Parts: sequence; C-alpha cells; structure tokens
Amino acid sequence: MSATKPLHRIDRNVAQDDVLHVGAPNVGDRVYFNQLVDRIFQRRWFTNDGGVVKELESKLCSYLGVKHCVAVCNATLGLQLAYRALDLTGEVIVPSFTFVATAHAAQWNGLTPVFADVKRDDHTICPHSIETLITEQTRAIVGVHLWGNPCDTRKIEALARKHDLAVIYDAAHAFGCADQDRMIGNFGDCEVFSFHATKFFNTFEGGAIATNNDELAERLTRMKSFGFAGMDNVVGLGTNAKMPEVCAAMGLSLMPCLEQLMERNRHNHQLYQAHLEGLDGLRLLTHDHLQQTNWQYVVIEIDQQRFGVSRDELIERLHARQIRARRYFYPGCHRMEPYRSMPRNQGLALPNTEAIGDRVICLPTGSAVDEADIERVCNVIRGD
Ligand code: T4K
Repeated sequence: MSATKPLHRIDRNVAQDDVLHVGAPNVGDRVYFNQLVDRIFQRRWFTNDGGVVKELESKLCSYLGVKHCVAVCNATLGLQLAYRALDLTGEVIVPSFTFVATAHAAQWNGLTPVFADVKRDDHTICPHSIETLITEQTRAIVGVHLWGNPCDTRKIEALARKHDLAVIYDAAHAFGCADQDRMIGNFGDCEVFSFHATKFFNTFEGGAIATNNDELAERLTRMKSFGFAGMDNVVGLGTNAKMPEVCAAMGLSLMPCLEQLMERNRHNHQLYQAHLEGLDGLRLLTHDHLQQTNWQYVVIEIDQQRFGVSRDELIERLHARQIRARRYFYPGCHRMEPYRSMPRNQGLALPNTEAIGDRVICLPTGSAVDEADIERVCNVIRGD
C-alpha cells in the first residue's frame, strides 16, 4: 500500500442526517477511480470481458495467491454459478445462520438446502452438525466464513473427502482474511466473495469466484457470459453474471487501501472493546486469534438475563438514537420462507442458530465511523 494514496474520508451527509449505518461503503482512491472511468469512456468499452475487469481479476489473483478469480456481478449469482459449474444436484448442506443468499442460490438452482447448526463461539458451520446430515442425496458442503471467521476447513474437507462431496465456501465476508497462513480464496473447490457496497472491499455491486481448478475456472468464465466460448460459439448453458467495467474500476481504486481499511476496522474494534469492557451479559466477538482478518463486522451478543435488556429492546434504543444497528442474520434461514414451510424444516431444531439469532447485534464500523461515533454507540448501549 502506498502511503501517498490516502484513503478518502467518507463524506457522511451530516447536513442531511446523522445516521450511523452498519454498511456505509468504503471509498478508496477517488482520483484513481476517476482516471479509470475516463479511460473507460475513452475506450468506449463498458462491459463484456473488458480491460479493467481483467486487470482487477489479475490483481485479485496476486493478492489472494490463487490461480483464478472470475469477477461476477454479485455473490448471489456467483454462488449460483458455482453450484451449476460443479454440476450439483440433490442436497447441499448449508448453515442456517447466514445471509439468506447462501440458501436462495442453492434453491434457485433446484438444489435442496439442508440446514446445519453453527458453532457457538465463532458462528461458523459446525462440522459435527454437517456429519449428522450427510445422506445418499448429499452432493456438497457449503461453508460460510461468517464475519470473516474461517470455517473449520480441515474438518469440512476431511468430511468431503470421506463422502466424496464438493466443497464451496461462501466467502462473502472474508475478503482479505486468512486461515492460518493461507488466504481465503484457496480452500475447497471454489470460494465466492461479495463485493457489495456494504462490504469491506466493494465494487458498488459485485463479487468474484476464486479457485485453483483450471477447468472449473474455464466453466465459470463461460457460464457467466451466456455459455460463450468465443464469438458466436455457445457451448453450454449460461447466464449473464458479468461485472461491468465501472464496478471493476471501483475495486481497483480500493485495492491500494486494503491495509489501511483493515487497520481502521481493527482500531474501531479495539475502541468498542475498550468502551464495552465489563458489561455483564454482553459478549463482543473477537478475532484476536486470527493471523489476518478484515475486522469488517463488529458483532455483539446480548444475554437478556444478565444484561437486563433484551436484544430487541437494545436495537430499538439504538435506532431511536439514529444508530442503525442490525440483527444479522435473525431468525436463521430455516425460519424464513420458503424454507420454514417445507416439511423437512418444520420442527427442525438448531439450538445454536436459534440462540445466536436471538442475541446478535451488528454495530456500525468502517471508514465512515470515527472515535466519537463509537463512543456515542457505546454510551447508548451502556444506557448513559
Ligand atoms: N453470502 C453472505 C454470507 C452475505 O452476507 C451476502 C450478502 C451474500 C452471500 C450475497 O452477496 P451479494 O449478492 O449481495 O453480493 C446487505 C447487503 O445487501 C448484502 O450484500 C449483505 N450480504 C448483507 C449482509 O447486507 P441488507 O438487506 O442489510 O442491505 P441494506 O440495504 O439494508 O444495507 C445495509 C446497511 O448499509 C443499511 O444500514 C444502509 C447501509 N448502506 C447500504 C448501501 C447499499 C449504505 O450506507 N450505503 C449503501 O450504498 O443486505
């Protein structure tokens, strides 16, 4: 990262409102972004295998140390492509405690999402729960690196080998994170990142599928562009999941700022830790044990008995003070439609998902949030 390319301070529209959001977008080097946009106009090349997307893909590969990164228009379509490119049919095991896109992408592809429970400590899919759900119909395990916490990749991949299953990781939260000394992007058959505006690294809307499998990368590249293998040559089923050039420009203008953004998030997290320390019944999830993470979510769990106020009451209190804290991912996919009404999910008990779903609050962080904002949020939580 170049010290001469400062991260642009976010111009929160304080005149309009003083609302704090969980997902206020990060903005990188705006001068560089504008130069790239000028180049896009000069070339009159807006989408379809353009030079800016190719440059972003190549930079992502270098950053992640992975062979292929296929840029896509969002992670939901990225997941759909991944499920399709791996020729999956039947059942896929997914955590219930995730953004609903993980399950929807499978259901949309005609697969049956089978919901596993998560671990109490880091909220990632529980290998033991996965094991109990594997049947003759199971074709894949889908792990979600929730909040940037890497799944238990060793156990998941051992289970997959034992039962001959594909492994896909929904890495929507985990760009810039590592599992020990290996960057997320290098695990399973492929990993799908989200570059949505609310993510630590964004391309307005977008995503990428990372893989070390040459053949899979080729299939994904064809499938994201209608199945074309060259001009006028359609070799199979495809869709339109291409990333436009202007989105890739946004990504390129953020790449030089990654370390700075991570550091900012880490600093914010430390401030939250300091301000919330000692509050009985409040647990702040930490990533201190991880070698590298993006710190993009500040997640607390509220134990109503000990804290004295319920999670939902606290959310109301925060919202009343213009702090748009979120109940991600309440109430768990198995309690959302269309899954809730499916016979297999009626009466399904996922104790950790349910306990966590009732307790979690995500707090504002990122480059739009400063020290005074964090103090303000923590004062509301403390009831001051
Ligand atoms: N897998 C996982 C595990 C995911 O978390 C996600 C997405 C996906 C897959 C699918 O990725 P994509 O297909 O989206 O690439 C938001 C995001 O839309 C979604 O991308 C994200 N996860 C999810 C966790 O959060 P909502 O429904 O919370 O969005 P919304 O509009 O309420 O925005 C969140 C907050 O951010 C609000 O307080 C407003 C603020 N915001 C939002 C936007 C778009 C801004 O300040 N500026 C903005 O431009 O889903």
